[in-house]
Amino acid sequence: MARELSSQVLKSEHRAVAKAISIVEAGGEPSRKLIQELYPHTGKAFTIGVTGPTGTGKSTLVDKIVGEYRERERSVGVLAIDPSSAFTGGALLGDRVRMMDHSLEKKVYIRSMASRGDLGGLARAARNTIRVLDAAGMDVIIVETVGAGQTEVQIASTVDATIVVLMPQLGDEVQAFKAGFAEIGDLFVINKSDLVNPAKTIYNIASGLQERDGWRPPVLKTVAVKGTGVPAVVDAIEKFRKHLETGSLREKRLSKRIQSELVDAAFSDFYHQTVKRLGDQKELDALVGRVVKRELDPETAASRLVEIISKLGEHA
Ligand SMILES: Nc1nc2c(ncn2[C@@H]2O[C@H](COP(=O)(O)OP(=O)(O)OP(=O)(O)O)[C@@H](O)[C@H]2O)c(=O)[nH]1
Ligand SMILES: [Mg+2]
Repeated sequence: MARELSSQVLKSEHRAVAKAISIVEAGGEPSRKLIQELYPHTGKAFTIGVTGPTGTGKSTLVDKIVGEYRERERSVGVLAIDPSSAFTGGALLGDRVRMMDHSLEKKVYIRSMASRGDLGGLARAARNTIRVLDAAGMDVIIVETVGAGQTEVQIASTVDATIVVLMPQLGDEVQAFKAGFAEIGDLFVINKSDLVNPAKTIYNIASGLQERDGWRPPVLKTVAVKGTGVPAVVDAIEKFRKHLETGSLREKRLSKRIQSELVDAAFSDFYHQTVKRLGDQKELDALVGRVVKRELDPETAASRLVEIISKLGEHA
């Protein structure tokens, strides 16, 4: 089944792509089998993360970036990760509608993913969704996330380039920088430059940035609703792509990403398997009971639990 689906994905059949993404979103064995089939066909796409505070115009900008890439005859996959849907149970329609402009075209695939409670699970689903889109032949894949929390940092560590979208601020304090965006951006965009003159914000941000791996992140201004400044953003992305490809920077970054992915995924699988297997054992209950009765302290009980878990492994 995985083979048939993957061969359809490789032919970029939209319905197969949609189905494959649903499978990797659900995780587990079916996802693992599918990724096993698809992985040899990945690695061609350039992946871009777009993040920033709520309402700075990320979706609008992504939509315009898609348009610009289409003009340059590149196919584009978009994955919008919506944090607020944790409460509504589905991705916000607003984003979908706004980003629909291009979804009817042949060379564009747009997908929203509801963020769930399980942080590691989301990053894993996002990584594998990127792989599906990559295998489907998308030249560029854009992932939109909101904020600078753990999710965004994790997502930022799954892409080749991260764009941080901010707005011009009144006053000279650049709040966003305190929120940890400076570290994750390869490129900064001050959007909504039609509302307030962005010069001061640009200056403040640019002066707070440091060169990393021979790259000083540029700070660009846009008016996403009008598309102003968008070609320059895409030029800057392409320049960064070239920069990554000189030397072995892209590969170095990729190795780092794969390393953390493997450790995260292995620990997560191990955790879930262990919890499940412990559920069938009486030892955990017994330990809990003894701690509750204060016959045993929690630290000692935890180290006993480690012993129990390692014994579980021996009988696997
Ligand atoms: N004036 C002005 N408004 C803009 C610009 N870009 C986006 N907007 C508007 O700002 C609002 C938010 O835009 P979105 O693109 O949804 O912003 P977002 O960052 O994706 O929002 P979240 O995903 O909810 O964080 C919309 O009403 C846009 O039309 C701009 O350059 N200038
Ligand atoms: Mg958005």
